[in-house]
Order: sequence, then structure tokens, then C-alpha cells
Amino acid sequence: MERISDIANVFAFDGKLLSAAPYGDGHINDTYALVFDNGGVRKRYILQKMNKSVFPDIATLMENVALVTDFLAKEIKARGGDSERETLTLIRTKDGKTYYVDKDGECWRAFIFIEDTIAYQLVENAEVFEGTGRAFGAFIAGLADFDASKLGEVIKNFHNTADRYKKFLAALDADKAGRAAGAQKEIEFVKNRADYCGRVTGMLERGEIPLRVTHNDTKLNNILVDEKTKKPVCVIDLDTIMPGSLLYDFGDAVRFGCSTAAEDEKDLSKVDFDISLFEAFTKGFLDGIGGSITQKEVDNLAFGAILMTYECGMRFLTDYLDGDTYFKTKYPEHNLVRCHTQFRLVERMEQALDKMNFIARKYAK
Ligand code: ADP
Ligand code: GN1
Ligand code: MG
Repeated sequence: MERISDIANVFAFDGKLLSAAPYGDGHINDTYALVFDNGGVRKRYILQKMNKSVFPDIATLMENVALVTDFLAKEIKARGGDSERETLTLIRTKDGKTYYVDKDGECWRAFIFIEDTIAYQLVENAEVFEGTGRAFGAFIAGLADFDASKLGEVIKNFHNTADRYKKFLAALDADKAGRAAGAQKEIEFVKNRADYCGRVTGMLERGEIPLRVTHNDTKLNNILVDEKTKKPVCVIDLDTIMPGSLLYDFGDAVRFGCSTAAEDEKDLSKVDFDISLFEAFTKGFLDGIGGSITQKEVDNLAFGAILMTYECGMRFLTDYLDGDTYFKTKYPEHNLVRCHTQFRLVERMEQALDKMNFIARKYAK
């Protein structure tokens, strides 16, 4: 790999590079924080090596990111906001490109570092999480006028759970890593709920719920929260912005945020679904999205949370069966541990479904 300092030198950063270090807890890209000295003033940037096996078409990915960030920056400026704080700002290469391909064919991009913010790994309290809901809801509402036909499909069938199920069955059949025999319970869990898979795609196909421009990866650490006020500042990780259902964004945020434990907690007795956090998030989300949500969407918010959690658990299990080729892992059982937390949450949400539906309808009024 080229040295980080050589890669940094390609981008139009201000000042002199002081240091570079791995940063954040994303499962996909390699993220670095770079510190620059600009005439005595310290300035930071984010430098990312994009994951080419997850995103085979980096050109389309970066076109999407550039289009969406330009669109959002204009909207933010029009309402008098600070676009360099409230959305991601790409730092282009010195020759004006949105990304750089190094000698090994690796692809790099850079952003302004959004300072004085926190990317939470666990919800701190209901009030902060209500704000997260409002921000994710407003994010979808803000993209309502964005022309979806301009967006390339960076990962085909990303939240097509029926397609994910097919891939799960193929991984099971191939059993590349020889792990299927040791994961029978988890495999049964997925199979027993196969009827969940086609429900949301079916509603989209039949036109019962609208196709919107959605974020598709709304976990808590993809939103930066102001360190002091604890108010949401910026929705980040825009790689998967594509046409999709609002249920995906709502569901994925609930999956991660309403858990009482980390996504990779080994002690399942610590993993529970917190209905009061669900209530806070739902209240914020429905407020943020405003009047454009349809009754059918409201009626399926709770199911969307179950589906996204089931899908994510199935993806972790598929990757475990494949031998850990997709998500970053720190130890051999990491994906299986993640799968366990997701399935525990699915069970808890199934038990709480009536209450969840009641809450969704209450705040939709
Ligand atoms: P991944 O796709 O691997 O999840 P992200 O784009 O989400 O990558 O970045 C990983 C982490 O880096 C985020 O969770 C956040 O903590 C941090 N991060 C990313 N972009 C910025 C930014 N512009 N300013 C500050 N922190 C950032
Ligand atoms: C990945 O990139 P990151 O870490 O924010 C994944 C999501 C999963 C999530 C599970 C592009 O999100 O779909 O829900 O891990 N992103 C991609 O933690 O696959
Ligand atoms: Mg991320």
C-alpha cells in the first residue's frame, strides 16, 4: 500500500500533514483521521479507503455521493445553515477528481472532519435518540425532491430481503468455511421466518408503499451528534443512498439503537429491546418526516424494524458461513456473535409487536 502521507498529498488539503491514524467503528471502509497544521491552526480531515469488494463500481458510488452532498449543501445553505457541518463535504484531489486510485488500484476519498461531534455506538438516552429519529426522518423528507433516476444502484438488491434469503441458502449450500454444522440453530431461525422476506418488496412492487430516496444504513454511528448540545448535526455514510423504502431506514435505526447492548455483545442476557427507546425514536422520526408518510407505511413501521433486524442477522450469518468476506471481523466467531444479538432482538420485537404498532399509530396522528 502506498503510504498514507503520499495518498494525502494527492488531495487538496490545507496545510501540512502532522499525523494520520485509523478512526471510527465502521464495518466497511478503512477510515483515517488526518491532522494538518495550517499556519498554526490544527485542522482535521477524514480519509477513506473505500471497500472495493463491497462496492465494485466506485465511479458510480462516488457520483452518487457527490450528487447527494451537492444537493444537500444547497438545501442547507438556502435555509441559512452551515453546509460544511450539516452534510459531508468532499475534498477533491488537486486535479479536481472526487476520488483517487492509487498504484495498487485502491480507491480513496476525503471529507472535511466534522468537529465537536460524537458518533455513538450505544444510545445514551431517549432524548438524544428522539433527536436521531427526527434527523433520519428529516433526511428522507429533505431528499423528497431529489431526482432518484440520477442515482446508480451501488449494491444491487441491498435491502431485498428475499434476495438476501437466496444468498443465505446459497452460502449454506456451499458451506465454504465448513461452519454450517455448528450453526444449525441459527440456520433454523432464519428458515422459520422465511415468510418475512418478501413482504416489503411485495408492497413496493404492488405500489402499496412509495419508493423514496433513502439512506439504507441508518445505524447510530452514521449520525454525528453535537458533543455539547447532544443535538444531531450530520447524517454521514452516504454510500448506500438509493431508491428504497422508508421502512428500511426506520427499521435499521431501531435495530441498532433500541438494543440495550452492543451489536456484538457476547452475553445475550444483556441484549434486550428497549420499548421506551422505540417510542422516543418513533416520535422523532414521524415528526422529522412530516406529513408525507402514508398510513400503510405507518402500519408497517414496527414490522420494518423486525425485518431489518432479521435481515441483518441473516447477513451476519451468511458472512459467517462464507468465511467472513464482507464485514470486518476481529475474531473468528465475530459474525456469529453479531447474528445472535440480532436474532435475540427479533424475538423480543416479535413479542412487543402490538405495543410497537400502537406507538407508531399514536405518533402518526
Ligand atoms: P463505514 O462505511 O465503514 O461505516 P463511515 O463513513 O461510516 O464508514 O465512517 C466510519 C466512522 O468514521 C463513522 O462512524 C464516524 O465515527 C467517522 N466519520 C466518518 N466521516 C466523518 C466526518 N466527516 N467527520 C467526523 N467523523 C467521521
Ligand atoms: C455496515 O458501513 P457500516 O458499518 O455503517 C453495513 C450495513 C449493516 C451494518 C451492520 C454497506 O454498516 O448494511 O447494517 O454494517 N453497510 C454495508 O452493523 O453493507
Ligand atoms: Mg458507517
